[in-house]
Amino acid sequence: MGTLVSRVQGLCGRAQLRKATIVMIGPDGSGKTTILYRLKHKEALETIPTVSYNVETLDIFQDLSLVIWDVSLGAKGGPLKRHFLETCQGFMLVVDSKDTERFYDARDDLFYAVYMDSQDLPFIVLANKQDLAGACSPSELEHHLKLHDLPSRKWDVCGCSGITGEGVHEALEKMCKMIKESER
Ligand SMILES: Nc1nc2c(ncn2[C@@H]2O[C@H](COP(=O)(O)OP(=O)(O)OP(=O)(O)O)[C@@H](O)[C@H]2O)c(=O)[nH]1
Ligand SMILES: [Mg+2]
Repeated sequence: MGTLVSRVQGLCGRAQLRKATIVMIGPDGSGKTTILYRLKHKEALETIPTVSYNVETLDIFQDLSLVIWDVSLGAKGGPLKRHFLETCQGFMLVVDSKDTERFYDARDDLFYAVYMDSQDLPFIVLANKQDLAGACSPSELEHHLKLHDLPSRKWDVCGCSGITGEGVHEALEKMCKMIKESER
């Protein structure tokens, strides 16, 4: 009897499991692949510059089955990046919080995504490399990226470090929560 109950519960759980696709964008060297590997393998793995994209699945995160694409096609985007944005449920912009000279590129990437996206996708800005002395805080980055200029949509800024792992999991949790809220 106990086995039957747990099998039924298992089937119900599986029925509730939803799939969500998240795309990570941001300037080269900002830490996208480091964060992707941190989420998947729970450690900081060495990376090499990504030529096109990386993809990982996180089988169950909250009640979502996640597919995360790390797309690295340069600041000007391209048809592949556009395709990913059309098929995802949310995106994350990764920014090197120490590299102030590239904030403009990050903003370019963000506004490209917002411009291409007709679904008002929720997004999270990952203020990465918070472990480095002198890194911009999430609220400073919010100001630099002029996030308040964006048309009304759900967004948030989270400080994190792909190297230490601080804040990475929490940021993904927020992303999933926003995806679920926007699907209601
Ligand atoms: N200190 C510090 N270094 C980081 C952090 N995240 C990534 N890095 C380093 O930044 C460099 C670039 O990281 P990647 O993850 O390869 O960056 P990327 O955004 O995938 O770059 P592309 O593939 O070229 O687009 C590597 O040397 C990482 O070790 C972080 O949180 N703190
Ligand atoms: Mg990469």
